[in-house]
Amino acid sequence: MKQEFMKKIVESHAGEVEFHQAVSELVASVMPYIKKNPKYLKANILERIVEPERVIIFRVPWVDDQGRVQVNRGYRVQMNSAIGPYKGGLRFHPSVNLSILKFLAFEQVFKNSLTTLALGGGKGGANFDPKGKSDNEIMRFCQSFMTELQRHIGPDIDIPAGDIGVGAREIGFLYGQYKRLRNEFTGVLTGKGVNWGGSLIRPEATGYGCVYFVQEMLKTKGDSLEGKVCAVSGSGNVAQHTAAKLIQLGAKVVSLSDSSGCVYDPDSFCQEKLTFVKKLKNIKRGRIREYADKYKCKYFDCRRPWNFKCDIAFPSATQNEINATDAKNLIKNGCICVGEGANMPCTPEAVKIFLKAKILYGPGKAANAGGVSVSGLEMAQNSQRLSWDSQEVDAKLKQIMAKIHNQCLCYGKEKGFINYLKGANIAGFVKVADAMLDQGVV
Ligand code: NDP
Ligand code: 2IT
Repeated sequence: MKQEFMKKIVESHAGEVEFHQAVSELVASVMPYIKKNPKYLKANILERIVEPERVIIFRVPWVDDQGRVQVNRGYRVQMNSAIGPYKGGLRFHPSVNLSILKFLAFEQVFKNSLTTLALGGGKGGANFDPKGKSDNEIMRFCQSFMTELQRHIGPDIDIPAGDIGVGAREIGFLYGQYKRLRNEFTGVLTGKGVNWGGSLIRPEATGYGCVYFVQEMLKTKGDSLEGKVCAVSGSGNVAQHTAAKLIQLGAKVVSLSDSSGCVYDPDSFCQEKLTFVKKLKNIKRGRIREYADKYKCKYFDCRRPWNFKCDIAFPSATQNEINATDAKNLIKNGCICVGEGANMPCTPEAVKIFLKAKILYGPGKAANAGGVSVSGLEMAQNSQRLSWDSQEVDAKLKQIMAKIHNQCLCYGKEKGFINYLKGANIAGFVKVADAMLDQGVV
């Protein structure tokens, strides 16, 4: 039945390999559950849930600093609004295409369902490369992108946020243009600056949330983060705050990376070294190699940090960054846990290896849901015209991550093992599917 279903998906979403991968992973978990609950079969929920409610594709013309006219392609995939308005980030990266955004929007639907908040799922972005662009070029691009996007979004319709290549700077430019065109000051984007409607802890939330989720997983084994050696990939928003929280909780962080290579610091990163990384990546927009020069440690060109000895791996850069060989290396080197900060960072073969080895494997839609959760809290604060202090937001984030963990336990318990992948997929699915049943064939 799964094969038959996937055959249709591959045919009708031709060439969209990342989307096929995300659907296949979810369907493998939920198909047995659906068979036991024929109400979903009767309403054809699975066929409906994989079909985006709406996809918008648009031209983004802009003028570079040399006065040349440039064109990129912009997208917004509005995947599912059964439990709330579309919600999900924007990615600006040259690799962006429909397949990648559909996989991200699909993941987002079930992730948002797990958060316990009323958030539907969407994702968008452009095949724009922010690398090497001036602030003025970024601003002009963001303004052109929002000039079209604004007619499709709204604080109760679709609320974008950041993702790869979209951080505080881009959200500022996007928000400014939305406000100018619509003449309204509302919570239409999240990840805003704290002076103009942003939530405290939103920048930190994905990384912190991922660490809180890993803490919950370790607790089931009577274990903790104290003294654990952690390999973190990426050096952007998620990686930086994952590393910061790990260090604060007594773990050792030995690696970070970017798309050029990775650094290995056996003495561990510390808050001071992370301040250097934040300046390097967020302000100077430099390369992680410069960290190795500054702190005299090893840099590995074109490599990812999965060959180093570690207890816990935190893939926090991009999709499919851990393959079967990496997974085998991690297990061989004693890795007991994986917390996915990135979306779908492990290939299906790698996931299989982790599940077979029965290590604690926290899939992205559960482990990295802290970011969108605090986005939901930012929306709540905007609606109330209030802002909560950081302790309050952090406490709510912790509670949400614990609740997500509980939902995984609810559906993921197997003999002597917790299959978090199965747990997250089924729990995320049930809430959305039940809402779709309630709302009829729409
Ligand atoms: P950033 O743009 O802040 O950082 C991305 C990091 O990943 C950079 O170090 C970048 O390197 C590296 N990277 C990007 N693409 C590739 C690639 N193709 N190969 C190798 N390295 C790459 O993004 P975020 O930290 O926000 O996002 C990281 C991951 O976390 C993504 O998968 C995203 O979808 C996911 N995520 C993000 C959330 C958020 O709130 N921001 C929430 C939940 C998940 P370089 O500097 O060279 O570009
Ligand atoms: O993948 C994700 O969950 C995000 N990029 C954050 C989405 C959001 O709306 O905060």
